[in-house]
Amino acid sequence: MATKSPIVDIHTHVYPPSYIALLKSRSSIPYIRSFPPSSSLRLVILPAEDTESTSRGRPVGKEYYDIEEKIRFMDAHSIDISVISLANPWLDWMAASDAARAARGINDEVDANCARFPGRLFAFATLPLSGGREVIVGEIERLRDLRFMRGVILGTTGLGKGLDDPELLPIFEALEAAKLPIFLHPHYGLPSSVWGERANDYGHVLPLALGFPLETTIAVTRMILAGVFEKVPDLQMILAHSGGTLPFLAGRIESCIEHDAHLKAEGKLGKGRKTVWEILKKNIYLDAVIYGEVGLRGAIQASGDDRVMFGTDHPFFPPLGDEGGKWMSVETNYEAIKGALGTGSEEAKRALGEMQSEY
Ligand code: 5CU
Repeated sequence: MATKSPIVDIHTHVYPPSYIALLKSRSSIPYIRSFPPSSSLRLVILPAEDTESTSRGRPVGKEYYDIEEKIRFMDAHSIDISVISLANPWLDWMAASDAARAARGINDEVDANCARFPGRLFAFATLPLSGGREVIVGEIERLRDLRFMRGVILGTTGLGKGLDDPELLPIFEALEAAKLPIFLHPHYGLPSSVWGERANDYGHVLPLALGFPLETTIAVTRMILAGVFEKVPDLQMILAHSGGTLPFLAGRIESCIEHDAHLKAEGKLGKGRKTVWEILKKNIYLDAVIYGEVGLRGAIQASGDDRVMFGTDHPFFPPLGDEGGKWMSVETNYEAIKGALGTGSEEAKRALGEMQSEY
């Protein structure tokens, strides 16, 4: 008898209740509060969304923090396994002195939540980035004792200077040694000034559709230029939103590198340099959260169909109206996989989770 091949969601977030409590105690980004006369709570996390308009934050319901709600969502969308991660902006904003304790608490809480649903939940851990190198490496080593952790989620700022910061190398080495991939996720977007004077009229579209993907693209390109993937050759990264625009721009980035007189004079173009194409195939996995066949085909061509993985971005992008339990954002990503790889094909089964479920 044929068994159903598993569906694994590798891009799905949760804010554990302790993190929600922290957000409720704050009045600057990130925070949760109501705006009278309305009594409903809004989650305000993005620099570009803290405005007086109706685009201030988003309503925050149980789907953001209740793990049982995650399981209900998975059941409604035929998802067998989810690899949950704390959503942005993680602990980036935390005071250095509080970071270690906060990361331990959140990672333990998430691991315990996974244990409640055996075989259905795994997680990417959160790092205490503001705590400094020893604290971060200590937490990476501690993750060995947490049964359900399969990697770490990371934003693009690293220790505050971006992911090309040489100070990050020991952290990347610790992740490489622990065989923990980095799930790289954007948060900061581009400076609000690029969205122009009428930005408030356009809701969250510009920062989410363009700011997020460009942020990811810039962060990884800086890592490539800094030689991170030569220095830490087995580092593995999963890039959110199919790598931002990296698959589409890889040829241009590669050509700009090869034609750069400064890089040549510095001796950075010789033998031993990994090309952008090689990095895409050896160090990078891409999620399939791109909502369209054209973008997904680009991702598959860039990294290979064994390196592209289904995701939902739940609880973000919920239906705005009644869609009968199914989320359009999720269905669109299913459709893109079927369209690009063929319904029921071996490649589609792999992208949907056959391979991931072995880990
Ligand atoms: O809708 C949003 O703002 C977001 C977000 O902040 N993080 C994310 O992962 N997806 C959507």
